[in-house]
Amino acid sequence: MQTIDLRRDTITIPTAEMKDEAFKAPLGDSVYGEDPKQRDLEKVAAEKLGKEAAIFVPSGTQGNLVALLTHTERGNEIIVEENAHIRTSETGGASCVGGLMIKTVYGEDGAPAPEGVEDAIRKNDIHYPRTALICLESTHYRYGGIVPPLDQFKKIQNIAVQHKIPVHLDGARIFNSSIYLGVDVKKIARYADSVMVSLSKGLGAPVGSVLCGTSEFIEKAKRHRKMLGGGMRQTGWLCACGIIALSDNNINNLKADHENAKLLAQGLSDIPGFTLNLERVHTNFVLAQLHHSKYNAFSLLEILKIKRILATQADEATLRFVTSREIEHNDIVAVIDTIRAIL
Ligand code: TLP
Repeated sequence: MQTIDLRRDTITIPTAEMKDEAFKAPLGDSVYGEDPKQRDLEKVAAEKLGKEAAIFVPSGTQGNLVALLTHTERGNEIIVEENAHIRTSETGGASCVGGLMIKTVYGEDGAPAPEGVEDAIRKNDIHYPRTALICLESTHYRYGGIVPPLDQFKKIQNIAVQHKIPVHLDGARIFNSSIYLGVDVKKIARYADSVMVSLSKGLGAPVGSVLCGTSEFIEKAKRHRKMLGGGMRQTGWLCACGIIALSDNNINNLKADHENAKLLAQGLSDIPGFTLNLERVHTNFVLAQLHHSKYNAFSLLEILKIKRILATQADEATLRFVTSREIEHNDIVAVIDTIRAIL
């Protein structure tokens, strides 16, 4: 039996078409702005997201950090949802590199609660740091790929405009959100001034993300990307894959990942010991709480590993499964059957 890897959607391997296009790609030095495919990818990304311009960056973490540096100055404060990836999983880059304070606001549905955001904005007082940015995330990683409702984003944007504070969206999986909501991705991106999108997760490119915003913002961002070591050279190989990642066909394939996640969630919820909130399985993540007399999340994961099924732990009692194009319907059935047999 082959390993069934449900740890992350970053395990996706480039398609044959991507590999083919990568080898055919014309190359140039992208630090001089001379890589044709990087220029093409940046144009495609900006158009898709409904923004004026975009830049290609090596990772989502760098894309978010470039955005923070571009929107803010050292000593400013940024507002993020309490469990936002920018705060929990980016090695403290906002504080360490950006010199930023982080103000957290809780939000039930993945978006920081608008009233909390309003309260968190600093008054103009010499004792306080200046609130320089509000960050959003869609899909929300820590809450299991849920998609915050757009009316929350709208309310937050209204507050931001009123206070003249820009909004950055960590849209690592924004195309999963657009499929869940059944709206064009532009209709999500419009609530933010800048958006980071990952090409290397469910979309299958081997490396890279894009950061999108106004032309002026992106010009400024280029300097920060260079400072962080993101000035790459013959990027055409990677960007050729990125262009295919952003094609409509490729994006539509994410639907199968969502269906597999639903199937898995349904199957697990029928096994005694598991508690799942099926209504919160929006995209390609499944969070399953285990309360069993013999196994906890950790020991079950260890046994699954021996049986060549890989997943991760979201917290002490919760297993996290992430579907991707590497996973097929039959794999999901096999996972459910195996777990049922163990428990
Ligand atoms: N998330 C990682 C985890 O940190 C391990 C993953 O494997 O999915 N924003 C969001 C919402 C993310 O989920 C991630 C990756 C990033 C940003 C950072 O992207 P990368 O991994 O490209 O730096």
